[in-house]
Amino acid sequence: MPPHDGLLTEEEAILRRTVRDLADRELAPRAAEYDRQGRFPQENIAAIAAMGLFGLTIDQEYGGSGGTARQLSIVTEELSRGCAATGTIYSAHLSLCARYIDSFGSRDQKERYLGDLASGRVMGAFALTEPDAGSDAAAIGTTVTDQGDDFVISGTKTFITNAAEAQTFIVMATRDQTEGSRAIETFIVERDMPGVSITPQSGKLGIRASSTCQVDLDGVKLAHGNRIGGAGDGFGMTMQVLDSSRVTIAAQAVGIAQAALEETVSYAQTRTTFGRAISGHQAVRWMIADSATQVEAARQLTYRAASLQDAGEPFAAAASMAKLFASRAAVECADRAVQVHGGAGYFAPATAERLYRDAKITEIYEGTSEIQRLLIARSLLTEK
Ligand code: COS
Repeated sequence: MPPHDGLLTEEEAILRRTVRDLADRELAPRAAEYDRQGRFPQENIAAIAAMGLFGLTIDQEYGGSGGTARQLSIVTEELSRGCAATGTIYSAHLSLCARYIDSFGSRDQKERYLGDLASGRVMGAFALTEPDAGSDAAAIGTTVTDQGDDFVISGTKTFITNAAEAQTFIVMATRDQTEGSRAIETFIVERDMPGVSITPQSGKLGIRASSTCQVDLDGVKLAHGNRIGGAGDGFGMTMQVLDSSRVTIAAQAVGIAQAALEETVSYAQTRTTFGRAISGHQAVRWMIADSATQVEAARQLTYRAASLQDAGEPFAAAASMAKLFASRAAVECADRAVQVHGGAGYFAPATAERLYRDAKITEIYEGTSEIQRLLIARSLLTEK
């Protein structure tokens, strides 16, 4: 039993074991091939849907399981340990798209969208980033105009996870770009609405089995019932969803770091140099010790942020700390895994090679490490 099980309740430990078994049995064996082909891992998605995990945190009234942030962290970590790209798909679907509707949608929106998202029949995506607005989220230029009966949305979104497969998109737009965050509104856009076009973006470093696309919105007409919240509510809601989703990305990073640690330990005990297993060399032992310590610290920060969230306490700074630390841990643990493998870790389909490429995105998406530092510092300063 891994030592971190001591942090979990019995119910959480059972959940961890169940998802770990799924990842070991189904996700990990297929990860290299899905990565090589850059193909959406349909079999993984079907297996996750069959277990009911796509609805994990969605309200039970709308077809979900009403689970906690801690449970979401556990599931995301275990899925990502088996296949990081599957972890990405899962978290964008549940922790960005479905959570937005679950947290802020009207009863009608929840009834219309959450059942299909919870079952996994429909994939979800979250479209905030634009070619000229990433870290500065208030600078988005996608416009919305109120034309009486309809809202009309035009603009371009980029790097949108799941967009090739998703049916339900959360889209942020501005009524007036000069007004910054106050003018931002959020909408539910469906893939088959006239004016929506999706262009896959290829050449990604890692998480290649997840899709990443440009989404063009050309005069997309939406009924008033497709706006989430009121005029000008969009930015605050989006920031809150990102706060909680950063805990999920921290969990993904812990999963990648854990997988890298396991690869390091296993290879170090089989590879020999100078007449002994390399795990006998002090240099390698230090690497194993550093990775193990980082994994545990990252996991505890992640659980702490999730526990605060579950307790209804302020958790945004804790989420940023968890993401900042865990994403660095993932990058450094994957780097050590490659280093311990030597040349054998530099070529596909070595798991260490894939983890090295997959880890990097956790320092970038849902707020770069620089943005996380800015938010952590802001939480301590009186002048924001
Ligand atoms: N929860 C609730 N409300 C929040 C909030 C939060 N976490 N953060 C900001 N707000 C509110 C503020 O209270 C403020 O409201 P008022 O206008 O009523 O005072 C408003 O939103 C604007 O906040 P702020 O002035 O902090 O906005 P900034 O433009 O300075 O925001 C950051 C800067 C860095 C916080 C924001 O742009 C950000 O998070 N960037 C990263 C975006 C990101 O993660 N992109 C990845 C896309 S998804 S892959």
